[in-house]
Amino acid sequence: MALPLRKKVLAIVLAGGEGKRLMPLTADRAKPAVPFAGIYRLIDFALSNVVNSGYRQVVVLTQYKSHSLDRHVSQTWRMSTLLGNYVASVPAQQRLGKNWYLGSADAIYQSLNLIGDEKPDIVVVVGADHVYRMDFSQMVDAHIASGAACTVAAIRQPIEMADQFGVIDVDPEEPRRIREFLEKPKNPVGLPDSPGEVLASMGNYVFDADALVEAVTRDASEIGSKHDMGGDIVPAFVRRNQAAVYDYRDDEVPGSTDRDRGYWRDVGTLASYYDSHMDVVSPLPVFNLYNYAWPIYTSHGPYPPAKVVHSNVDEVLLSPGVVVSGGEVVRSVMSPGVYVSGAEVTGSILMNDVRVGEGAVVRNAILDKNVVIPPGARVGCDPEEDLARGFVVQDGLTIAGKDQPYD
Ligand code: ADQ
Repeated sequence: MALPLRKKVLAIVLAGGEGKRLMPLTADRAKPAVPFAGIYRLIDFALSNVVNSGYRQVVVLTQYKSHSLDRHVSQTWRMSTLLGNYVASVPAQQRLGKNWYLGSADAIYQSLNLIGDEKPDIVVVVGADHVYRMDFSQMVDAHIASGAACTVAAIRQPIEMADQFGVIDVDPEEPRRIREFLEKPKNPVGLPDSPGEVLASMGNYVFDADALVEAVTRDASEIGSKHDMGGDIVPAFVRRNQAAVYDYRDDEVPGSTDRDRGYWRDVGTLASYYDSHMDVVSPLPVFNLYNYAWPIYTSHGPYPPAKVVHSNVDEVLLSPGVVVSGGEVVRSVMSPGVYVSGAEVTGSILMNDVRVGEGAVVRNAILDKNVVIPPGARVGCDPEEDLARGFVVQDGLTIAGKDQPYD
């Protein structure tokens, strides 16, 4: 029997999200550029998954406050163009006419020339806001086998969160066929075998390239459309009975263990952003950063090794350039260049070049880049005090924005 011809795949990473619910972390960076676990940016997870899946023609569509995102993508994800490999960042501002994309489907519509140039058979479209590992080539194989024109990756989520996701209803006779797709429903119906859960779209899609081009072109002139992949494009495929589901539980990423298989976090809120950090600092992490069979790629500045002296440090991620000199640091993330001297830091995320002085106490806090906590200061100890200083206090967390002074 002849082997099937290998399909040509183009990957599109949607990286234009504004991330309002992550304010102040997104005050001057796009959500996919928000740092994660010290040395990464959120987009590194999507891009690592794409590249580890074997796809090397990758377009990143950016939009809001894309400066640090574009810089990170071009510095970290530069590839040899010799073999036609590239990760190209395409900011919305480069287009003629309107300045901004209307929605994620408009972003693809405005970039159709890239699909025209590359002439792929298949387009993999993924979001850039999640922490997870996934082998998209397994989803592409399932897509081809199903004969559908559109495949949506799905994971079970608590029904209380249904209003944040596209919710999928499958045909009981044909469990791979989507018979209804409701974007962020207010009154969701639970799964027949688990009423407390829904089947949620992960915001990752595989399309036959021709069908995607046709769908976003048709959508562009549709009055009343929000030009949104989840709100408009996927439902259009479902109405035409051309949409299939790919169950994330079927995905087998090399090197994953029983504990972290199936891990996927939408880090869309400050609370979920914080919780997913606690997932990686815990002694038995539910998300394993040390899986070298499926590395998460990144780059950071020329920092020296981390150094710890005269201190109690436990359950802590230490990035290059960190110095902890005296005091106690527990259940926390120390990003490159953080300096803690004789202080207590507990349950906190300290971003690049944060400094915490002698005798200071920092608890349950997220301190963005360059924040300086002076000697003897207190953060996360008294919500009133933190609010009076202009910090954000939410869900039991205190958050200081980039460069925000402690006065
Ligand atoms: P949301 O995340 O709410 O839901 P959206 O805000 O469109 O949808 O973001 C999806 C992805 O597209 C993100 O990676 C974002 O950064 C990016 N993006 C948004 N607008 C863009 C634009 N104009 N240009 C470029 N990129 C853009 C989506 C789906 C749901 C699904 C959840 C899963 O709509 O059905 O359940 O993701 O988290």
